[in-house]
Amino acid sequence: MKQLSRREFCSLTAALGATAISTPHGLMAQQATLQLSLAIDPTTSLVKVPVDFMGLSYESGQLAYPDFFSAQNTALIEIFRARSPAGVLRLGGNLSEFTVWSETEPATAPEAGGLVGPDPGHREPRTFTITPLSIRNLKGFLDATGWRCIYGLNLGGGTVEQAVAEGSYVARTLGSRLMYVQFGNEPDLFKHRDQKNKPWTYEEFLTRWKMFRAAFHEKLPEVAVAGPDTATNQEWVKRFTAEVPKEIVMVTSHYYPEGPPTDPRMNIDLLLHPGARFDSSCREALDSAKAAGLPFRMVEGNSCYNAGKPGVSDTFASALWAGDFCLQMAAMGCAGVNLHGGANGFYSPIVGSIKSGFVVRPEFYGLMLAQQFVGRILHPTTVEAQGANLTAYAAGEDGVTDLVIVFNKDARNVEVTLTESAGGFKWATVERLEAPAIDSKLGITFDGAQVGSDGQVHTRAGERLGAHRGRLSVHVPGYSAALIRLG
Ligand code: BDP
Repeated sequence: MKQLSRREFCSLTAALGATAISTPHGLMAQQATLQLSLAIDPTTSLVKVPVDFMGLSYESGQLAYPDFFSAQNTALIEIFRARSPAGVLRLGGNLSEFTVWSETEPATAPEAGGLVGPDPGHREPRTFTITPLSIRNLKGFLDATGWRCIYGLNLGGGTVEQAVAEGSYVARTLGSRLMYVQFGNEPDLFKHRDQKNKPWTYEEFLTRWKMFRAAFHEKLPEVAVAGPDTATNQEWVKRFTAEVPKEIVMVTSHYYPEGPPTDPRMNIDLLLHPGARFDSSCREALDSAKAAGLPFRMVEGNSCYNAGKPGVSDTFASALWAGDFCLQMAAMGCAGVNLHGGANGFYSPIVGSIKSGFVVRPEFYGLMLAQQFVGRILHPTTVEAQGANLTAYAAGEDGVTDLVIVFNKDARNVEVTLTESAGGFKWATVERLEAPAIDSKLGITFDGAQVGSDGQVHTRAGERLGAHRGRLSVHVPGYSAALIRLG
């Protein structure tokens, strides 16, 4: 399989009398339409998107309330199933460093419907007790959703004996629903609890990690382990991957394109223009994994760290960002993506509780679009974007493209002419992801329909378009996405 890098050309051919108008959120909208072209090469396979590519990430602390991830939480199960029939639930986060394993159930049951996360990163000490009931219920939840689990154990604050006892119960109970365990969450941000916030060195982390790993080798040799689950330090990923490649089944790290939310530069415009943070986090981590011959999964991330930014993380911009980000990672050969969330976090794709019910946020719509490409072979695309902020992905089989998505992250309307190096197109249907504005929190639609409380969207059949001499022209309004099914 040939690995191609995506190329985006930026030469202006036709900007038709665009008039700028100010929008309430300060971004510029343009009224005219840019004529762009998108060439697809169906004869080359970039990558096959793994069936378990899509995932979500929750704080391990949520397990302290065993009714949340349980077979009884049918409302959440429905949404997870709609999200993906074979997804991956990653449990970890800052709060995994405050979990305690207890073989005995508490005398008084934890509050019904308790919610945890996402953690805003204030490092306030807490205790979340995880018991066998939490794990048995988690198994019921995973069986009901068809998902598997990445399980985070407490490296910084726990003991190796506790990790082995917990890991043993988790492995026995979850069986094949357990993908792998991880030791520690973001160790590159760990501070020594007793030494005035002194950061851990890489050597301190590796020594402790190896101690946990050795105990698992001895007591639980069948349990797969991944890591290092770091926040941002690519040097740690590189060194860890090079030093313990045989001890792990997958390389993992995190990615937040924005943060902290208090910084005014963290806005919608930045979210829609992935820059240096994307390269230093995602590309470098993938390169380190490839160098060691290991797969890479982005096991935790979202739009803005410290639990998200209102007006950015909970808007339509997060839908365009999330859909584009997942497909960009897939095209680069990433094994999967887990977006962090839970409770009522600003960036959480699914919010709510057992008591109030669950609803999806704008970001869910973007993930839903990316899901369409799961299990499919991606073909290289070349966009002549004329400087517009536009991305496109194509999938198909046997030299034929049958699915294309265009993310127009630009304020300007575009008309994209699709061409294929072999054959050509006869017709297409187009389903659009739209919102009243890029900063809308409500009113997001896919093919005119909204996602229901069961996570499903009941669309019409899309708009039908005819091709002209094997080419198709598709209008994609500013700040929208178009899913194009080709015939
Ligand atoms: C990550 C943590 C997670 C937090 C998230 C955030 O692993 O627990 O909730 O950042 O700050 O660093 O939003």
